[in-house]
Amino acid sequence: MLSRAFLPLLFLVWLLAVAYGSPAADPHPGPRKCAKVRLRREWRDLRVTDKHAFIRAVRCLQSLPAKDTSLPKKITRYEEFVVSHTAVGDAIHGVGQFLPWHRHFVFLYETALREECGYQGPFPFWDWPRDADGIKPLKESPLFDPVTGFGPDGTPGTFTMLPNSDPHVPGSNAFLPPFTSLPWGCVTSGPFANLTLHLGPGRTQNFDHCLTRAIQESLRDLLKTSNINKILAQKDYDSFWNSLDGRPFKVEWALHEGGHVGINGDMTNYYTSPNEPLFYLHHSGLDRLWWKWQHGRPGRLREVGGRSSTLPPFGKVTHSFEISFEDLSPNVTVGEAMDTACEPYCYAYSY
Ligand SMILES: *[C@@H]1O[C@H](CO)[C@@H](O)[C@H](O)[C@H]1NC(C)=O
Ligand SMILES: *[C@@H]1O[C@H](CO)[C@@H](O)[C@H](O)[C@H]1NC(C)=O
Ligand SMILES: [Cu+2]
Repeated sequence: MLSRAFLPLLFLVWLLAVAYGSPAADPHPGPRKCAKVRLRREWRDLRVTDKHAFIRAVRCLQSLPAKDTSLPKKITRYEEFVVSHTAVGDAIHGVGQFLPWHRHFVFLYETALREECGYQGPFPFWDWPRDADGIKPLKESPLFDPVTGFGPDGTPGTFTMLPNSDPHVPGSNAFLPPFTSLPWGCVTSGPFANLTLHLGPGRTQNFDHCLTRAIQESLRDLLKTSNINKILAQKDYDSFWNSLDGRPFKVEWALHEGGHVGINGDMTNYYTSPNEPLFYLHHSGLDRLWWKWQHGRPGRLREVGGRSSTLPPFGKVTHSFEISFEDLSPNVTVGEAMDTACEPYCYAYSY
């Protein structure tokens, strides 16, 4: 006979099942769905007030001290993200976890802008074809506007690289070519004029330097709609990330390098490229393509794959694979970074 005490217990079990979802009903138990999602927008679709607020928030991060007090005193909160990208650089590029890692990294940066510097507008991305499909030079993009953008190209003759920099050796300073022949210059006007960066360029050298650019057209074709469509047409995750991320040091460039090499300067460094504030717009652009691809066919939302290291034994990326941000944030699993409509991400992209 059922005891009367059993009924409340049954009710409690039912309540828990409703609150957390029954495992049988949810084939993908994991992070919780967001109650509300924010829309990320292309830079030129932000309202002018949001553009100014975004740039102000970036400059705010660049003026705050790092949270990690074991770092040298001059390292800023903004540069703490550069430290993280450098520390794990060899584990997150040219591998299947490239996309989940950069998704979470950009999200951490967005969170810092909102929580530590009060940004409230949409997080921006770069939709490359809006610049590359036309005939105007890339340096005329609204992204490089001195007032409503991130400032112009570098001024030739204002920057000298340390003489012992070795640009082409992976694992040392590792610049994406073309590098040595370009007239890198300091960005001398706009919101990041004569900014002092303390890290890199490169993993093994750190010297105080300005933000450098050398905007050029050599990989422009990779930024065009024709290339984007080719990437989106890939049938599985492994070929998708491969078609979007190039093969560093083998000179098989792809869209990922197209944005890095197109801006050039600090942006071409394998490790310290987040010195360039446009890094985050380029990478949210890449994240948007992944998001589009994920939603393009049923079943793709949780598809992962690809090798998990650039050196043997390669391994295979699965949902339980952990990605590290060193001291910037706790590890997450690849599975946790699959769905931007789930906690903690809570964003979608405008088309
Ligand atoms: C940045 O430095 C250059 C010279 O190094 C100078 O001509 C320019 O006025 C400076 N810009 C700002 C905004 O201070
Ligand atoms: C985080 O992930 C890295 C790389 O996958 C791993 O080496 C490390 O042990 C993990 N750290 C923790 C605290 O689990
Ligand atoms: Cu990266």
